[in-house]
Amino acid sequence: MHCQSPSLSAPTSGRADAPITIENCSFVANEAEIGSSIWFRGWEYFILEIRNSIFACGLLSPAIDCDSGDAIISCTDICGNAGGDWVGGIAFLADANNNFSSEPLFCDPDSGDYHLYDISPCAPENNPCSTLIGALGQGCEWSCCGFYTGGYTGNTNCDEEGKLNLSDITAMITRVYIDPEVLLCCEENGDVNCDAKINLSDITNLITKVYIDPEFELCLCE
Ligand SMILES: [Ca+2]
Ligand SMILES: [Ca+2]
Repeated sequence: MHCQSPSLSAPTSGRADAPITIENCSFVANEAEIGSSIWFRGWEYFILEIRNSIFACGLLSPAIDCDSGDAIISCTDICGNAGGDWVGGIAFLADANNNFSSEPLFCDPDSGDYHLYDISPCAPENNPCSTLIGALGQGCEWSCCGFYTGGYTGNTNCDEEGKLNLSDITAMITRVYIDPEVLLCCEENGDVNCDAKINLSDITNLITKVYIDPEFELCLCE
């Protein structure tokens, strides 16, 4: 997780005397002893409805604390919370309503930039709801060693358009078998299976991607 320092903490709770709807909100690194972002009790009268929102990196407790049935949640990403994500009263919603648990990939959370990378699962084109999840849309592009590749490794010759082809495979073979002293222009791009080594497995995977199965997924760069 790319988390940031705590943003809000709440030792006590407030009270709402009406149904609540939360839509397109991002809750990040909030802190509370019960429900780091939300503590809610409907007392059988009120329902909490959450749509298209992010709850990430909460501290001390689960992101949302409520009784089962008090909350309806859809198209929401709950991920990386210290006390658990889809737990307690919302556990039964983990695999329902297009909810999920994936790192949101904020652009620069350490500096308070909660826009999304283009490859974020919360960007409209990358999630099953086809809608923006969270408060802020795309603000940056994921690049490997400064070359845009959609976030994926494999561009081992560092051509500026990030194309994957025979040139990349040749660069890999040279690096692994002919002269290991000559580093790739971007070593990170050569570790296409992300096991921290550059060897035959990476060459094989790259050949698979280029010549056999264009849908084959190389791993993401850091
Ligand atoms: Ca290339
Ligand atoms: Ca590797």
